[in-house]
Amino acid sequence: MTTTNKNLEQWVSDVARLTKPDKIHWCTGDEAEKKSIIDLMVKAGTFIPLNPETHPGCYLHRSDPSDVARTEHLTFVCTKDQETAGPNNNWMAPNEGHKKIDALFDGCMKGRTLYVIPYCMGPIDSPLSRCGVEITDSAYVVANMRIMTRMGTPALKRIERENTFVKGLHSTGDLSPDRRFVMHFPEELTIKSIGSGYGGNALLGKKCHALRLGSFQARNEGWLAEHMLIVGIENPKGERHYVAAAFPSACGKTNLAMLIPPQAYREKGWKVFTVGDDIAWIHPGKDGRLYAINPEAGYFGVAPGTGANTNPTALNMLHKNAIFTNVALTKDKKPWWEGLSKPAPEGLTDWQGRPWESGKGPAAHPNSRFTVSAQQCESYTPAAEDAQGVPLSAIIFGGRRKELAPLVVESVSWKHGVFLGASVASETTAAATGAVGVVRRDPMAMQPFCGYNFGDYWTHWLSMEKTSSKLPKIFHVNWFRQDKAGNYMWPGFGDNMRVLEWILKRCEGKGEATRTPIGYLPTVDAIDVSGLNMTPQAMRELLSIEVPAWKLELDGLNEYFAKYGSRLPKDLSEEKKRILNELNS
Ligand code: GTP
Ligand code: SPV
Ligand code: MN
Repeated sequence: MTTTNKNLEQWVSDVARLTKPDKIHWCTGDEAEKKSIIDLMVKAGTFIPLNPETHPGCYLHRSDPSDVARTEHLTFVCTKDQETAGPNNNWMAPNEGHKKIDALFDGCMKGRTLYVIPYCMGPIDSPLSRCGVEITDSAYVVANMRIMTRMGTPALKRIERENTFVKGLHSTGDLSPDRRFVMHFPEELTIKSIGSGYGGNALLGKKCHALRLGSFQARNEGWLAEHMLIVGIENPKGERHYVAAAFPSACGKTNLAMLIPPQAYREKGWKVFTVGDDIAWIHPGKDGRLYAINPEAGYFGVAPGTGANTNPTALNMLHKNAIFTNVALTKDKKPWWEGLSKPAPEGLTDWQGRPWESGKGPAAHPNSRFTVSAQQCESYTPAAEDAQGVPLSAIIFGGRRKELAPLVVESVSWKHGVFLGASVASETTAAATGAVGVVRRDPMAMQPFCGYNFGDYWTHWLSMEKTSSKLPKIFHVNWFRQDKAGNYMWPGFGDNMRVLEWILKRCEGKGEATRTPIGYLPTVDAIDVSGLNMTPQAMRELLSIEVPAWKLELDGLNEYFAKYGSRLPKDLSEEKKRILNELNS
């Protein structure tokens, strides 16, 4: 017997009966196990060791070319009542979902090893953390879960103590997109995923548990599970403020979480600390504030665009014990991707293992990723292990918008802040399969991840005002405005610190702003742009509102909100009306 928990033992034996593996391995998370999994993958060719001098303990994994991103059209929320899942989710009745996917699991692990991965989302001793067990036949998933979660014996001990855990069943199946499904049964605390080895589809602790099931549980229990980074900012007086920010996939969370302030800020004493880069579990504290933990223990970050000028912190943590997925390979076995260096080095091998020539598309897949332990990050803070979480001073929403959305705007109330979150729209990215660069609605950056009806989710967000008396202020930012020539108007990255400084000033009742229909906009010189090449004209443009364009935006939002019918909270339609009235007058 491998566990004292009868539920878990029974479930593993039921799954083994269905999937018929050759072997069963219970993961302990220890070093010997890590070594044997890596050796196995190197032997099988699924891990390519990188240059041991420059990248010790680093491996390249090339996935199936048809399996490189989340597949939202194959992702389902299976609740008894379709309305519970809402128009924001693909839905299937639970019995139909189980039947469909179990047929694919039948015998799928023949000749393979079934790994049992007990994991804990959040610090192992935190009352806010939740455990799960992922069963998988993928050694790549085991290697990644080992970095991304607190995995192995300590998690199993907690499960045995608590006798409750999320059941996640995963198999890479035959990797055919025709036989791929990611199904969630939030009412049964169950996830079933087959046919993909890709991060968000296969590392079930991440989006499936921590967000889709997490958001469902959070609503029932009075907290929030969000697609947010958590960053600590220390001012020259030594006061630390924590900020959580939700941007859609591949829209800048990892980068903001690891930002290095501009030199003049550093000289004054500003410091940045990274708590999390993708997911925040947020609970009301006894003192009326909101407290956030990062349920993850590692980063599964976008590689392209990560360079010495954009995110040196990320670059510096990728020189040991990292997994690279679908990046290019240099002649001397170093990982490479677009944005790392210019020009591209000679003799690159592309992400599919073919010799690369310039002009033949990117060498690294646009959604190529790195997996690395949070503790390897220079800006790591032990606050990431705080069992109670860190108190939030501000919440930021944002999207990738060429046009319209200003650099930053502050909500006039919690209600308006929730409206700002609900109205997020963003250009699609390579993080999900499908068209890239198309504006779509992505409320709170949770469109792909909210495990229940958005109407109820917004109501839940609004209700936080009843339980918390010192709620953080809510802001909306856009780092991605472009001029007519298609150049980014705002330098972004480390210089986003300048916007954060204004945000923190506003939280302290300082900072210059003008009240507009869409919220408080900074006055043209309220944001410190010294040392930048920003003309006052460009700043004016970044901080202006075009009334006709905003009216069109509100029309679109109106149409979108209508899909939620009677589940749409009145507060949101009222906010929309108020803004429209103010724009008209
Ligand atoms: P997920 O892991 O998919 O949830 O993404 P994320 O939100 O963590 O996105 P990430 O920080 O990895 O950024 C995605 C891409 O946007 C990268 O190519 C970055 O280089 C780019 N990016 C991030 N921040 C900025 C910014 O401030 N300005 C500009 N122009 N690009 C940015
Ligand atoms: C995202 O797509 O938002 C990610 C990567 O963070 S994944 O884990 O694949 O969802
Ligand atoms: Mn994400």
